[in-house]
Amino acid sequence: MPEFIGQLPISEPAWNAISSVQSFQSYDREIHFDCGNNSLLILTILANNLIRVRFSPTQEFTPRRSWAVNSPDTEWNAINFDIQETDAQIIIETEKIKVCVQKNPCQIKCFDKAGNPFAHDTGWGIASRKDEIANWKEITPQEKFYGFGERSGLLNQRGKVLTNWTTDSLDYTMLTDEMYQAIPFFMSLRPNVGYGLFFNTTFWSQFDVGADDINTLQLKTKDSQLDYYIIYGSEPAIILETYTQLTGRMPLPPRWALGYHQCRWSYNSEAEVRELVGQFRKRRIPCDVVHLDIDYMQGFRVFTWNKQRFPSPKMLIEDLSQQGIKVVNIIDPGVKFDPEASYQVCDEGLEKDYFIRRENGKVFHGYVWPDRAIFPDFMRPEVREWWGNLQQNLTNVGVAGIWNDMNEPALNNQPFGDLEGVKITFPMDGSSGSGEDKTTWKETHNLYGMNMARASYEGLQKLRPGQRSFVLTRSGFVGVQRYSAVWTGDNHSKWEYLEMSLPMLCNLGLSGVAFVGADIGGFAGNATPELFARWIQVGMLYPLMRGHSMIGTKRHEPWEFGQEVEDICRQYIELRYQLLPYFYTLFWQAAISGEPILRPLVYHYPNDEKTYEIYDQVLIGDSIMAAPIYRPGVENRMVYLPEGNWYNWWNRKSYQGSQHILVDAPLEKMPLFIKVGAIIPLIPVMQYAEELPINEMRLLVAPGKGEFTLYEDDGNTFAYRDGASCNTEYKVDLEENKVVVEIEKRTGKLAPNQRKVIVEVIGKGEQEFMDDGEARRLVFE
Ligand code: MIG
Repeated sequence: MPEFIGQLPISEPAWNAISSVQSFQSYDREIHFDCGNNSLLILTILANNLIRVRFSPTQEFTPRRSWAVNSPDTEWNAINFDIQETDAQIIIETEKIKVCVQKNPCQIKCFDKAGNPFAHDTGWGIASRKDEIANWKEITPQEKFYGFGERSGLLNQRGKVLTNWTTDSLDYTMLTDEMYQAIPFFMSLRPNVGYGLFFNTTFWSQFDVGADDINTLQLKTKDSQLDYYIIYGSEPAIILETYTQLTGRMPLPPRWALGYHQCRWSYNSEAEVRELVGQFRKRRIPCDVVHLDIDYMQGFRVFTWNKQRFPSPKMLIEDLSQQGIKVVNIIDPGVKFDPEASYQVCDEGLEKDYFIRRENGKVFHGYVWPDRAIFPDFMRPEVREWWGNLQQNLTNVGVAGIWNDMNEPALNNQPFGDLEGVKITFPMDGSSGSGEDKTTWKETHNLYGMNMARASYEGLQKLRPGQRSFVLTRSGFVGVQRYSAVWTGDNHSKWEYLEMSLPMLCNLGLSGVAFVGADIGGFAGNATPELFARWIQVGMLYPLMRGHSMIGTKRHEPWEFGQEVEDICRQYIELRYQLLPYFYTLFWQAAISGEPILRPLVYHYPNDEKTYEIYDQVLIGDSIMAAPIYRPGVENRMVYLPEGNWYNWWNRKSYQGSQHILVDAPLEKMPLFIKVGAIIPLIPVMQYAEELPINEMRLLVAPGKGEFTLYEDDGNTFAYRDGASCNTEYKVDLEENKVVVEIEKRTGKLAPNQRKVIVEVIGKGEQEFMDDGEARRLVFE
């Protein structure tokens, strides 16, 4: 049955609306409003552009634990703000915004310094009813909405109902609502005005973004209080910087994780994995990582190896590492219930009482790959620690990273494969967590995946001291970026999924999750050669570049589609490797400021409304723009060039911006452009990220005014935290008809080896020098 049938309106109980402000009182950065009927509204002024709003119909606020929020209220620097009272309202003003609390009825209205309104409560204001609380805000006709975590469909999410409830959303389509990730955050943009809204509830929650009424936004949660943060920013980068200051940023991953990853369900034996890696090396197709899916385990028992198929994993992984390959293993949360078999994970977990129980105290079970399975309670720190340590069974033979699947969680009430089986959740009233964190799964269901990823991440940090960790998770919540990369689950080998992948990843990036990817080639079904070629081109743009395919499908490795497609795959994977210094610098930016790596055009051109609906062109950083092909037989396409000049990557032809152009895109060409003033570092192709020291770097310069700061470090340890990194700032400008490229003196304690730098200014030619870190000025006549 189409899933929207379940969403048809039913008769609902009436709401009790907030009434009027009786009095207010300010304490330090908090302002408390008595709103009658024993209710309480609290505004907390955290930064000039960040306000927290809380409302309780009973004056009671349950403690908000640090599950999602990284910086608690007390950690924000004190700021100055004014409070004024008039007959009709109380006005709070910071350096950036004005928040007016209208007294009767109580409504919150925000304005920027130019007086532009945003996030205004409608006449409904805030209201509650049994087990639910909601807030209604006005939306103007111009506003568009982005973010919302992982969302299918195209870019702008206005007009949709978006639920935040982690779900195994396999076979998702354009219409799917609940996804693997639940990230109740969005940004609203219109020219010159923008704001982000983080709905701070881990309970089931939902946004109605102008679906029920085109001019109204509704936030709703099955929580007993309302709690949200308003983040003002005139452009997306400002909103994201504050949002990620609040909820955390990704740690810098190991540099090898930016290379190509090859995955399949499953590479079934040591011989098959060796053969696979041999093919990559023989065919000279770069690759850094091989993922092992569920069949490496003994009967799907997590933290074991199948002795027949993988008799000597240590030797295998050592041999692969000689060839520059890292191994990442899948781990699911369901532990086989196997009390008779001396299965350490089951025995120890039962003995220590680490598994989830029903309300009646019995250990809860469901069915997953290992048949009857029991589930660790990752809400408890001691369980996370235990789980993290269990990874020893993998890291002690050299496994470099962990892939967490099925952690929404995904489980059935009957054995997998039983046709009558249905998906279930943990018992909603059963207890989750312990101590101060003890609550029900109603409150923590959405956190299960993130806490599993956290256990994996923190465990890896301990087991591989001094080395950066790579974790990949399917499910997550606000803040998942602190522990893990994210992939968008089970897509299909169909053109529509290729097309959907970039807007999905862009919206994740606009939700603070920068290290993201979709399965290249599509997971379910068989890709055609043409689809695969187009997908590898798009995949080269994904922050996480991983090919994957489902059991029972045709093989999807780059050489499985004939010579022409193999050559295209090699070319685009090579391009990815040539661009590694550029990508790595973008990862560093994401780590320090929360900026996405993959960006929709609206990110950099928020005042150009033409960019608002563009989902089929993307920016990598601010300098490279791609306009891929998403349909069979298409060999040219229209491209929108935002303001400023643009250069065609392939033939270096220049175009004026603010126009649409038609470009050629034969199968081997994905249209790529570079922006005026761009400075893009490129290195020679390597077969894996750390194969060779970088002894040559090409700077591709698009004449105009611009700058780029390159970031480098050892790519694998935490020495950069003690200053073992370096930055080189490059600048380009025009002087009459000369192009001047300035290289600033390198800063930072790390000294990369001496290397040749070739500066190529489009249309002007090349100059080269030995880079010793000193400042230089090159003039191109
Ligand atoms: O029930 O581990 O999304 O990437 O290959 C399917 C097998 C379980 C779902 C993941 C997919 C993975 C597959 N898993």
